[in-house]
Amino acid sequence: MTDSAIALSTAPTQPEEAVSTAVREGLAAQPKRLPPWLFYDEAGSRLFEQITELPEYYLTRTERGLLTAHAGEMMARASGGQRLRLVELGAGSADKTRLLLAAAVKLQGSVLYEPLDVSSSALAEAKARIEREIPGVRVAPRVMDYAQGLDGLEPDASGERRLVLYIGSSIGNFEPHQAEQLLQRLHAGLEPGDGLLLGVDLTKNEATLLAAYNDAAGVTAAFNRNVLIRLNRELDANFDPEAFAHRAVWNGAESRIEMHLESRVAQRVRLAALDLEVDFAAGETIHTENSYKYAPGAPQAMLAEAGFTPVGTWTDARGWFAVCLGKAE
Ligand code: AVI
Repeated sequence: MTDSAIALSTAPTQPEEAVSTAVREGLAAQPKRLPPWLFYDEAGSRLFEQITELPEYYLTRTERGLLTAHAGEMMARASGGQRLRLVELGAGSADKTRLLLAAAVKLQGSVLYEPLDVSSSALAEAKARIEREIPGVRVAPRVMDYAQGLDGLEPDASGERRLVLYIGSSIGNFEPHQAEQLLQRLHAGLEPGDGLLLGVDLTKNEATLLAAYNDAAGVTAAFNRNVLIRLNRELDANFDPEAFAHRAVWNGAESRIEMHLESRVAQRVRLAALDLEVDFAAGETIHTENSYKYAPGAPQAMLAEAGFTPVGTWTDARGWFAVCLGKAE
């Protein structure tokens, strides 16, 4: 996956048991639900990559624009005159990060980059590509789940400041209280002077939001339905993916886009590996994802609540996306 910090990181290493437990619980719940990390099997990660290139999916393009324009300033402000090392959460193959790495190399000649991800293959690819393409970057990948914090990272004896990158707006796939907890855990793993660079999607007009999650080419629909294909394969289920419609709705009260799969007909689905049968009424939905959109100013407040001092915010001219820098004190 080229986009960083994907919501899959909320699922440790996705062992079979985690899948079984999440599916059993989610399909027994009322209303039915499945966790968004289930999207990111190999096919789902590929579909997500395609989503990031869709004309309607403004997020990746807008954030990339901000990094292109301001990476130098972001690095300078994070460094405060000291050497930086960059840690990226859920790095995947670290596409947009290259802009930040190049800026760090320009600022200080070389940089250590520690991408964290649950996928060792994505990390290995990222290491080979980045070391080949950006001279001056040394990549030290770590296979780990950052959702519990930065405990797996070795203490930094180099005297360099750590700048944690959490870009891509994956913070939006957490419930707000979980997002806050995650930021607090990150803060607890950092030293004074270290920083966090956070990419956050902001509230905007409903039509733009809906289009981004309901694209004309149907890629997001395929991404949503892919979770059923995954359950067919991994849990020996017999979902007919086409018997479920993709629904993306704006929930203004909660400030989030919701994705659902809506059963087109009354049907019974068998998941043989769980020895489970699940009935769906016509029109019944499985809630598969929330993507929270934050009001202007809210990301900085969230950083402050977790103990960071907000020291920089970069937004595009339309005010659609924010990249915020917080410093640990
Ligand atoms: C990974 N995450 C930030 C995406 C989002 O926009 O919430 C996942 C996604 N879901 C549908 N399209 C993209």
